Amino acid sequence: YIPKDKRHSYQYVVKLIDRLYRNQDVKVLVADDSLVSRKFVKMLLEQHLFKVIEANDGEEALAVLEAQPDIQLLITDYNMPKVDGVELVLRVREQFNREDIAIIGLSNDNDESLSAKFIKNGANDFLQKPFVHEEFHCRVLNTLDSLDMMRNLWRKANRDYLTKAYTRRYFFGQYQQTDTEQSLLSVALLDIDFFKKINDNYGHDVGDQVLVEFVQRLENAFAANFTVARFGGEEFVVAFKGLDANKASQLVNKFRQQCENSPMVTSAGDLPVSFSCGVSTMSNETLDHALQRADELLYKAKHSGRNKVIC
Ligand code: GH3
Ligand code: MG
Ligand code: MG
Ligand code: MG
Repeated sequence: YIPKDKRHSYQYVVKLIDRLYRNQDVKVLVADDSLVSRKFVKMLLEQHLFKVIEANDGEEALAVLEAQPDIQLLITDYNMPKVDGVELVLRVREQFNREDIAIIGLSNDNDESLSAKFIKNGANDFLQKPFVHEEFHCRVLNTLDSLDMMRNLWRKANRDYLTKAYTRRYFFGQYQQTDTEQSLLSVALLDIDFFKKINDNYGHDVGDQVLVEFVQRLENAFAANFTVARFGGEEFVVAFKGLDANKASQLVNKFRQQCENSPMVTSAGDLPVSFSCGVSTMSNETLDHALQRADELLYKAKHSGRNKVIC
């Protein structure tokens, strides 16, 4: 017999079990100057298999987050020496968005406006100490659910489903506001040659494989220093921040030669795949204009034999 107040809804139990598997990979940072309170929260979290990291105060918490940006949840006390909980939330939100980290504030202070202060400054939730264990677990669960949802949304908007490259939307978000007085930006538009023939001859699936491998190659070549995005269909863009069109097109040309020398491995066998490219540097104009010029150069490359980079 389970007493009434100990019964959970079926959905809650299913959700809890599903989370327990995933919690093992979730790092939670607990910031609290009281050793007893910190160890207690740690114990509650470890019951649910979370990986717990501790910080003595706000300043230490900031240093830990700097060193371990993969922490998904911060649980912070209010009254702490040096940097208090509310200031900590403010400082964390200057660096980390809501899809990066979730925050829950805690306090045994009697200040009734504290929960509002935490939430206004960017916390996802607040819990008054002392709290019932059950409530603590429910709130942690809800907070992590909304973090997951936010991350999914972010990924859907900014990562292409097929190739996992950044989307056009992400690209514009990052570079539309570029101030060309402050920094140099060149854009390269790449378009696979005769891609329609690959689809027609070997099927859409093989076409998809070529797109995926093409992105992998582009990312191996450029992603460490530059942004690679899928612009649409079989067209890609690379943002070469800090390089002029000449330097950028030299890099793309080296990549073009590498592609020329290694056919793509697909389920239909090895296929030679080439691309054409136009490169332009943005100067006192909108990103759209720079892309338009890159597109005109790409058109020129297509009509002068393909498998070319023009700047
Ligand atoms: P060009 O050398 O002039 O660029 O010729 P092309 O055949 O590459 O260009 P075209 O624009 O005629 O054809 C592009 C094709 O890409 C048409 C479209 O069906 C195909 N395509 C677009 N997106 C995808 C996709 O996600 N997967 C696959 N398999 N094909 C796609
Ligand atoms: Mg305290
Ligand atoms: Mg094409
Ligand atoms: Mg095209």
